[in-house]
Order: sequence, then C-alpha cells, then structure tokens
Amino acid sequence: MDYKDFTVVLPTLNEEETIGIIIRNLIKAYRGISVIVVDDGSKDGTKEKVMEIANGNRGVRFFDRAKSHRERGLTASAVDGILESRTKFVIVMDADLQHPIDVIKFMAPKLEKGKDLVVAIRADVKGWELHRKMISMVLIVIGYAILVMTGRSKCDDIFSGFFGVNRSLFAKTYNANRDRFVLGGYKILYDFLKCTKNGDILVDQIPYSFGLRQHGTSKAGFRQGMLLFKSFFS
Ligand SMILES: Nc1nc2c(ncn2[C@@H]2O[C@H](COP(=O)(O)OP(=O)(O)OP(=O)(O)O)[C@@H](O)[C@H]2O)c(=O)[nH]1
Ligand SMILES: [Mg+2]
Repeated sequence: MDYKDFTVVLPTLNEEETIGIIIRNLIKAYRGISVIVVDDGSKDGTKEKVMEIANGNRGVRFFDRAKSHRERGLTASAVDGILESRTKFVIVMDADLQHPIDVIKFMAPKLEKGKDLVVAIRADVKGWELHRKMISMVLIVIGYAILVMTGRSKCDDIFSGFFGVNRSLFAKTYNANRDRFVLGGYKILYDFLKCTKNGDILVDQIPYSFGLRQHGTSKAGFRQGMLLFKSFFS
C-alpha cells in the first residue's frame, strides 16, 4: 500500500529523545507518507533532529509555532498541523513513542474506505497510578454523558490523542466551530466529537495497548485537566 494520501501530525515540546526515532520509523514503515512536526518552541534539540531528516526528505516538515503569535498548546498545534497538511487524510499522534505506529496500518484502510474518523482506543492502560486512573474515569463519565445527552458523535476513548481523520471534514468542522476548540488544552478529539452530530460522520476505532512514557518528560498536568472542563462546557 502507498501512503501518499496520508500526513502524520506530531505536536512536540522538548522531545529530542524520541522525535528522530518516530519519524524514521514512520517513513521506513509507510512508503510515501508525509510528516509535519508542529513545535511550540522546544528548548532542546528537537528542531535540529527534525531538520536533519527533513533536509534529505521532502515529505518531512518542521512547523515552528514559536515564530508565530498563535496561542501555545497541544490542541492548537494539532489543529495547525491538520490545516497545514495537504493530503486527504491526517493522523494525529504523540511524539513520545506512547502511540505505536503499527496502528496506522489498520487505520489507513478504514479511512480510505470512507470512515471519517478512526480513533486508536487505549484498550489497556498500563502503569498509571490509582489516582490518575480514578480522575480519568470521572472525567470520562462526565465527558461521555455530555456527548450522549447532546446527541454528539462518540467512541470508546473520547480523550484519545491518537486518531486519523478526513482532512477536509476536520477543516470544515473546525472553521464552523472555532470558539469551541480549547486551543491550550489536550483534548482535540473531544472538541471535534462534540462539534459533530451523532450519525452525521462515520466513526470507527482500533484498540491498542498504551504504556507509560519511557523517554523525556510529561507535559500533562493540572492546567490541562482544568482546560478539559472548558472543553466540556464550550
Ligand atoms: N506543540 C506542542 N506539543 C505539546 C504541547 N504539550 C505537549 N505536547 C506534545 O504532545 C504530546 C503529548 O504530550 P505528553 O506530555 O506526552 O502528554 P500525555 O501523553 O498525556 O502524558 P504522559 O502519559 O505523562 O506522557 C507529546 O508529543 C508532547 O511533546 C504543547 O503545548 N505544544
Ligand atoms: Mg505522553
């Protein structure tokens, strides 16, 4: 299979330990695939690692958000990456190797066959402490209830950061609902789901096993948790 219709969007903030590995793995495994790294001003060697690969490969781009006046954030970066990409389909995933690239080979055919959104769902989350599991469960219940009560699209992992989407559908949805996307937050998938009516888009999902971050440091924290409440109610 050829992946020329696919772009992988990788938001980064100080991921020098993993960014080179993931890009190399992607272009080796998926012939013709494009990659956009959307960076919010990393202070480590992330940019250098990406440029090293981009210089010999036209399909790899570094999008430097630090040079813009845009609001910083994971959702803001993923949105920029999706809008900047020029392929029919886009896959958004983390750059810290927590999202296994193998899932893409199951995601891509589903998108090509007409699914609008294919979500990689964390079937089994290994290593989280009890308090993180409990907070996550409460947030999932609230988030899911809101989607059901308001008749919105849903899937079994509404806060996944790993999904593939039809680019023009995403762009249309985002442009019609700009104020409802919480750009500084972490939950772009949730923002997208709540902006689409149940039954209007074709959603599919692929389970995978999610483990703890092995390299670099986590950027998720209290602020992102609070911003999720903004996502619920905007
Ligand atoms: N551009 C950009 N990328 C970000 C920002 N915050 C996080 N990221 C990237 O988004 C991805 C997810 O961030 P993580 O810190 O791994 O969050 P997480 O996976 O929820 O948390 P852990 O399980 O602790 O790793 C990584 O590739 C980060 O480098 C941001 O503000 N801007
Ligand atoms: Mg992570």
